[in-house]
Amino acid sequence: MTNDILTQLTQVLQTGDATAVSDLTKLAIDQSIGTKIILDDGLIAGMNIVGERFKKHEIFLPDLLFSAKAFYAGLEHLKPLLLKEKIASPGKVVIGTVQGDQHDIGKNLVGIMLEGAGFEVVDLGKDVSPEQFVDAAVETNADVIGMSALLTTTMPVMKKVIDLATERKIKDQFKYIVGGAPLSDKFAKEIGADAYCFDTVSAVECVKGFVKGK
Ligand code: B1M
Repeated sequence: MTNDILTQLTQVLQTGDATAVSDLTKLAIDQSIGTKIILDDGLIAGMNIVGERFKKHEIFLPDLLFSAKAFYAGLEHLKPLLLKEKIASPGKVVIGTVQGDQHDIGKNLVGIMLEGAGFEVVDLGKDVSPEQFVDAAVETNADVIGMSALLTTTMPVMKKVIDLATERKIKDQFKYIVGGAPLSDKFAKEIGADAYCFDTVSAVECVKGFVKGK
């Protein structure tokens, strides 16, 4: 039964049917399938298939957009549950998708999971400039700056953020985490970030570690 619902969820997500994704997500919750399982094995799994099909030119940009909207229709139901599993862990994270990049699904998930872990999250949205990142971190007295990029062409903006903080002689006031499918540990080291986070779980672990160490 669990697998049936999750398989259907990945399928309707691929068709971009937001109503069906919303209904199936609610059904999965009603059936007591774990929140994280619905997220990972339903919504994210479906989105990964969409990505593969896009890569093979089996589907096109409008299809991606419909699937992304459908993803949010499901996520809407999961968000309060993710937040409910809150564990107190004080610290503030400024998060955003870097300039030139419109991909915000992964960043939003990381933000939700950080909030779920008890952190205060200042979400700057997408297409965020280096100045916006650094200014917001200063204004909010953040502990961590979290940057997301899904395009190889926007990855270099992450270095610009760290360079700007260095120029202003405030680099060490913050820790820097970076995430997104095209990134790697090597890239994070090269640009001077403190950590590359593969997924939401590693992002939460990293931030917890940094805040504890302060
Ligand atoms: Co685009 N897109 N897209 N896209 N898109 C990709 C990224 C791509 C890999 C597709 C492909 O070719 N297979 C490709 C990038 C190629 C590259 O540069 N290497 C691509 C392209 C080319 C483009 C356009 C250029 C297409 C065009 O116009 N010709 C264009 C660019 C627009 C722009 O940004 N300027 C474009 C547009 C779009 C849409 C707007 C249609 C839509 C985004 C909608 C939105 O986000 N609101 C979209 C989508 C949906 C995708 C795919 C299919 C899915 C991305 C996604 O949301 N995944 C994607 C293919 C793929 O990745 N399979 C693709 C689900 C999400 C949960 O995973 O974002 O990886 P992800 O996040 C993960 C981890 O990476 C990590 O945790 C998350 C949870 O596990 N993580 C972090 C992410 N950020 C983190 C931050 C952290 C820590 C961890 O700390 C701060």
